Amino acid sequence: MDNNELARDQEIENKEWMDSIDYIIENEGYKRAKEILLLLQTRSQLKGINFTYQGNTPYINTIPVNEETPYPGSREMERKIKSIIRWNAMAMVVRANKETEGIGGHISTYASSAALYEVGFNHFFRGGDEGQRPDMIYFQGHAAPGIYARSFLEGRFTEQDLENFRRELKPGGGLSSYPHPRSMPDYWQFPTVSMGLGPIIAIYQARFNRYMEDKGLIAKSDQKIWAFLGDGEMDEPESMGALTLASREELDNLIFVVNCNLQRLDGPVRGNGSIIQELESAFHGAGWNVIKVIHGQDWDPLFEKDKDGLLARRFGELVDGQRQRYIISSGDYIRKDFFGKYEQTLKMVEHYSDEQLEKLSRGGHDPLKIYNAFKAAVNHKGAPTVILASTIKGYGLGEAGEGRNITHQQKKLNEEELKYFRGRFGIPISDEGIGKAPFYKPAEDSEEMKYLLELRQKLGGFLPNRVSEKVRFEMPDHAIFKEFSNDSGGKEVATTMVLVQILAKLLKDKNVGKLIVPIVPDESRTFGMDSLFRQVGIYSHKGQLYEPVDSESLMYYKEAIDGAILEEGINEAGSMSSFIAAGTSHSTHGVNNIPFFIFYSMFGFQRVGDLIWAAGDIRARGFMIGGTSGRTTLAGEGLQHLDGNSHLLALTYPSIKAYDPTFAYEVAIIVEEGIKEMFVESKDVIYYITVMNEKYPMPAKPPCTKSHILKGMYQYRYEENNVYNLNLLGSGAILNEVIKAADILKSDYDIHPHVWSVTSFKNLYDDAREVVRYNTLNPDKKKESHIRFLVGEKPGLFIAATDYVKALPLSVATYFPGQFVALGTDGFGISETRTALRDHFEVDARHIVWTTLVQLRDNGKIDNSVLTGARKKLGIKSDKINPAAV
Ligand SMILES: Cc1ncc(C[n+]2csc(CCOP(=O)(O)OP(=O)(O)O)c2C)c(N)n1
Ligand SMILES: [Mg+2]
Repeated sequence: MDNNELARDQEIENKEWMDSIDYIIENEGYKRAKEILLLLQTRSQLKGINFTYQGNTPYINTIPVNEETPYPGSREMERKIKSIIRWNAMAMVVRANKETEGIGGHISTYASSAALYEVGFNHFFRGGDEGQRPDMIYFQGHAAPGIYARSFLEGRFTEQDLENFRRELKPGGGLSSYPHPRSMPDYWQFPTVSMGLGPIIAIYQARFNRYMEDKGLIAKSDQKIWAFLGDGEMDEPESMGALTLASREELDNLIFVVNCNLQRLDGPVRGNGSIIQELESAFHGAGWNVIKVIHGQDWDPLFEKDKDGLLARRFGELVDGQRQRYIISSGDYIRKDFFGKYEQTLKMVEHYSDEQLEKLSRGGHDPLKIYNAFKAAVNHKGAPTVILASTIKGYGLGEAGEGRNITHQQKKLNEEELKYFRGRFGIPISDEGIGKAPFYKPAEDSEEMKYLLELRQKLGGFLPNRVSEKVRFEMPDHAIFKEFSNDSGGKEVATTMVLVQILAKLLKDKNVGKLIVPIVPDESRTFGMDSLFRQVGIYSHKGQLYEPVDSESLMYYKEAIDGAILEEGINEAGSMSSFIAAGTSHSTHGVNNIPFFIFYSMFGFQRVGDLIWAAGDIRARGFMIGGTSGRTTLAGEGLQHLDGNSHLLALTYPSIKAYDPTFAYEVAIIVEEGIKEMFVESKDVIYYITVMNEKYPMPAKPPCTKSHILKGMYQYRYEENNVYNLNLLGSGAILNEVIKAADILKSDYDIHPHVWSVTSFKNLYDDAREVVRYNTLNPDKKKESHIRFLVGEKPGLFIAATDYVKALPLSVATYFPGQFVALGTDGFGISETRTALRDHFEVDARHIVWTTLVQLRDNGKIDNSVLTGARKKLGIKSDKINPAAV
């Protein structure tokens, strides 16, 4: 058989197989055809044909034309409305930059996604009227002007509001650049603009809604979580990092819509590849339902003719850089370069004009295709859905930026460009004054306006809409906290144990028990929380489908559908996302969940700092518990575990209240106050509390110290005989070293320092900073800081030691009268014992005593001979290695 004969035979054979599958599809349906194909796959594999994972389908729409339902609304009316919104969104940015050079803003992102949003607003996004649980929508941050522009038509914003875009301090308030609930608490719900955080937060939000349903805190509903994302954004590790959680948990309440305009800021997302295919395969592999919306309706007749699949193949051959090229190309070029590759495809368009070829549309701009994709997504059961919508960045901008690499940064349009835009979308604005890019709003009684409002009314009201009402709340039993005012009777206890005991009791409390949400990234045993497994269960939507290996034990690994613990695995970003979902449920669900996110303190602020920042923006409330904290307190763990940083990092987060307590009563007082401040007084703050695994006997609470403990500092020991006005300050585990140092100074050197427990340097810093600011602005009505209230105006010597970098206490140095010296743990940690680490970092009692004596000698208060003796006695080396050296 020659080659030609073989090819002919194969062609016949191919046709027979194709005809067979066509026959089955037509006569027995898709399901049956799929069954047979899977059967063939298994048989082939048994015979030794290895199928590697194939996550891709051809570069065509997932939903076939014959499965589409007709569009339910008026296409014409919606086109008009969308065009006006497009115009106003663009005008906001152009006007803002005319008024204030360099104020920024983005035109091209919304230009690419307008149709996606408008189909959603007109037909899908459910509002929260009449107690309906509204859909939760994560808008792409840079598309904010389009969302504002829609709200403007809806009558929610005035022209003045739009005018004040990016000018939040203008009289009457302005609109924030991006979705920021902190800036616009009655409007934006979800901050999204730090790319990659939106997707992961949305996944955990969808799961948290299920958790609340399963726990009986809210009724089941068909509320959806929609996350609109950029294709460039998908490169952030957080974007894709939690995809399998969503499928594993069967989150069919979750819909991702990726705006695949193939561009990011600098240029193409995948010039030499295909982002849509890459994402399809990854999402398929992760178990998601994937819907590609690639081609507009005008391609339907062409694909209808594509019997041998060459048109689909031609699309599959392209790389994104070339797809982008076609956006700005003439019809002639498209005909030659794209269709011209195969005789058959070229023939398909022989009766098309060049202009028609230029206009062939992308699916993400076609309301019918989008509608059908959204409908399929909303109805899909058992898995989350991702819609990959092919769009054009800067759609409608023409030469000013459509599909161009510069488009992301385009903020200014000249008169000609504005006229082009107006013509392109048929905006009824005259030439006069068009150069100023005036806003346009149809008359209230126009058909467009009535149509737009009617649809929103039908769907249950406006979005976005953030609820900021107070939620009714009863404090837990005070006895839970009060018992820690007593000493521990000599028993050695760690603050971690105290915290876990409080948590266990809160979980049983009749007022708050059901609201407590413990969140752990695989560290329960580290923190001694495993007793809670049995007590409250680990949440699993599937319950427990197996008999755990430790089922005989008291603390067995109990998973339950109404379990309280969110055991997130080794996943701080996911845990923080759960924290955000739980910590905002006061607003999203009208339920005051109280999250306790317990983690290794080193893997908090520096690992997921941006998520913590987002938690501040979104106005989350709850407790972040940094476990086994401090650079010298955790023995043996070494460089990447020993945390001497987190309290300094926390200093920069405006809504974080950070505490580094030492004693059980401090922990108890802080937690009780936190619950009150966040859930009774409804303040949008987060309590960060570090706890340690070092055990020591807990003293009883000194009287009248509660308010000072909360303010950040109180007098732990007062000495009548303190002739030098010497003050030792300590926090966390190092306070015990400070107390020991004070004892040594007293017994060995007849020096009597006061001792202060600093529970929060951040509180001291926030308070003193504000007082100085106030006093500068109001020099005639001075206020007093908490520091000055405690220590007075008389100059003294203040020596502060903590398990954190010296910059932490130094942040308040200038607010103390006299001299301030800090001891701390700058430098990388090492693997050593606690004692060796404290010597290494010079924060043990010996070094505190030594530092004190040196300062007193330098101030002429004691003799040099005292130092000489002390060096020997304390064993202080002058040539000690510098722990901060690298
Ligand atoms: C974490 C983070 N890094 C960088 C940026 C800056 N930035 C803003 S938009 C953008 C490009 C966005 O591209 P894409 O996600 O594709 O969205 P598009 O505008 O194309 O829809 C970049 C890099 C950011 N906002 N967040
Ligand atoms: Mg993009």
